[in-house]
Amino acid sequence: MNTQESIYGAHRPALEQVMDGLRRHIENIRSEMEQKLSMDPIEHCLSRIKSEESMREKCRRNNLPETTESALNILTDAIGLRIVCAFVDDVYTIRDCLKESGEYEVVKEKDYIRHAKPNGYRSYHMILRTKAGYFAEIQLRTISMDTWAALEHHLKYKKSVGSRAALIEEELKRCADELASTDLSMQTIRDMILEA
Ligand code: 0O2
Repeated sequence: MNTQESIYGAHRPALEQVMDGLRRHIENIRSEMEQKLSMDPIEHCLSRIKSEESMREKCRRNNLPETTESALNILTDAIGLRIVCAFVDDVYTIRDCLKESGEYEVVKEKDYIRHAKPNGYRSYHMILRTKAGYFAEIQLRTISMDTWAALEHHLKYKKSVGSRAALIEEELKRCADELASTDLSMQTIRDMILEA
């Protein structure tokens, strides 16, 4: 393959279209929930097409050839959306709304909220497939989970920590667990307000 050519071949406009369609779909879910709850369930929503360099790097990491086939049909996160909610319950309500949609097929789900990764990472991941066969990864999480993931990602790029690595990992895990406990308390407070 010519290295000057995009790994997405001629599919870039279609990927942009799918991403915009998903954003619109999420906005509709948001409006419907806002009417029911009298509260906006989404703090913010980010979307991106994975950069050329990150996609090529991910292919190399997975021992895949750097081809359009790998980028679009073997790896499934060329399109990515991150939905950040204030409360844990809203994550699951949005998940349910996405699953009910006839437009997108859910091909994979990972609940790293109920089953946190050993390092403390929490988030709900879904892989959706459009009728035209494009994949998108949706990450749903609370503000606390998002803050932790951003800081942990940031720290990964810091210089080698040598003998303190184990202690740092332990501290990161402790922070993740404390944030998860705060999320549960905030959810309880919200439920009390809604019931009142
Ligand atoms: P980028 O640049 O963030 O997109 P799989 O083949 O499905 O088992 P994969 O693709 O690693 O493996 O899927 P997984 O576990 O669902 O993770 C996908 C994405 O979740 C990652 O994307 C990260 O964005 C995020 N993520 C997963 N684990 C962690 C973690 O421990 N810390 C943080 N900060 N983020 C995490 P990529 O492809 O790694 O990169």
